[in-house]
Amino acid sequence: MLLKNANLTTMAGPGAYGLIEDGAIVMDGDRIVFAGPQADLPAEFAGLTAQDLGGRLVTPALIDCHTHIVAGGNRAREFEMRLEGASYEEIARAGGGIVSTVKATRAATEDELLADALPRVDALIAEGTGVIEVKSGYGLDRETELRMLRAARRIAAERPIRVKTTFLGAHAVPPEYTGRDDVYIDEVCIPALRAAHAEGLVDAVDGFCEGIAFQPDQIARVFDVAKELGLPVKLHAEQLSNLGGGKLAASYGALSADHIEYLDEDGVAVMAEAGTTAVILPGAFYNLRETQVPPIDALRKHGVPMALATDANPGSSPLTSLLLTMNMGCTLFWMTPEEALAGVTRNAARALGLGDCGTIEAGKRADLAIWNVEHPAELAYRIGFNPLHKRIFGGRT
Ligand code: DI6
Ligand code: FE
Repeated sequence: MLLKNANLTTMAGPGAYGLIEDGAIVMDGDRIVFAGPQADLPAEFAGLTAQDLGGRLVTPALIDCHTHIVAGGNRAREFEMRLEGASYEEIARAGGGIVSTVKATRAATEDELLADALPRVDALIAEGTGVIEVKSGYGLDRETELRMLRAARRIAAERPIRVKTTFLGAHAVPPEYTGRDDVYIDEVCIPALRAAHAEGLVDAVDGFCEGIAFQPDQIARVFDVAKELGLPVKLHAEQLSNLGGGKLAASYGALSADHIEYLDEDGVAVMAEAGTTAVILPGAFYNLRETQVPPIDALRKHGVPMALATDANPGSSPLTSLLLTMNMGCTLFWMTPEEALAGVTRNAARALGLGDCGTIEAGKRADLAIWNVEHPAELAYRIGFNPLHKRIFGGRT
């Protein structure tokens, strides 16, 4: 298939956005075999029937590299409580917060978890998303953690989208282990990780390193097992305080350290050295009315790649729009529209360890988003408007 008369936002190569005006793309099966100026189209492709895009903008399909989109119930009541003055941490310590989603998730069947998640996935697909990451972490017992991961994997059978699954057993201490968090890590979290891996359900391992969750030494025990199993790691780090999570993640060669509002420049430098991507999550910052902005300037200075994601979850970030996430990255964190787009394409692929997507280049997957916009900055600029014309997934419309 040949796409012509397109403005290619390749997010690869030189110049802003890797922009190629009057471009063409040739796809063979699920791969891009040519992407470049129409004038350079190799003669062998000239005879293909072409789809004229009328000058529309084409970007790589978007990638949401951090979601908790499989979860039971919702926390609208907690939203009300926070509006009445309770803080996120107070609610968590009073047995609400993550633990209330754990109750709802344990009570849900695999089919129910899947059915609940699909409309949220559809919202992401409608904005041109081609890959989502989905975390466990609302089961906090072996059976429910595995059930969440099975439901997450089934999304890819129900919808044209790729799913990467992340084991997040070290997300919170379940009520039955209150005050025995080390026992939880050793007796539940690590055995559940081994079981999930044995069933082929795990692409990466994550943890929540925070006062209301786990300490660095506890996360390290989980990461040691990940390493033994050959699984890459990522970490919820420095969201509400600085416990040195960024450094810990980097010391394990983590794919990403996520949130990082409280990360200091030392931590940034260590991440840069390790090649760890920073995943910026403005939805949680916005929804929790946080005031500590992530160290964007330091990340730029040290050349740490920045990804952007929804953090879609029922508590801190009930957000299922990557376009709005891009806008928030710019408006709340002063990211540029180009950084925002790189954050949901090229750098999001990096944060997932994916080498086959996130840019428009020969050899990459033919996962594309075609937009009714003239310039890529429009994608981050509008608020609550979806200019998607068409999504191409694996070479198919
Ligand atoms: N940080 C987050 O933003 C989510 N998990 C985490 O570790 C929030 C989870 C929730 O509030 O349900
Ligand atoms: Fe999260």
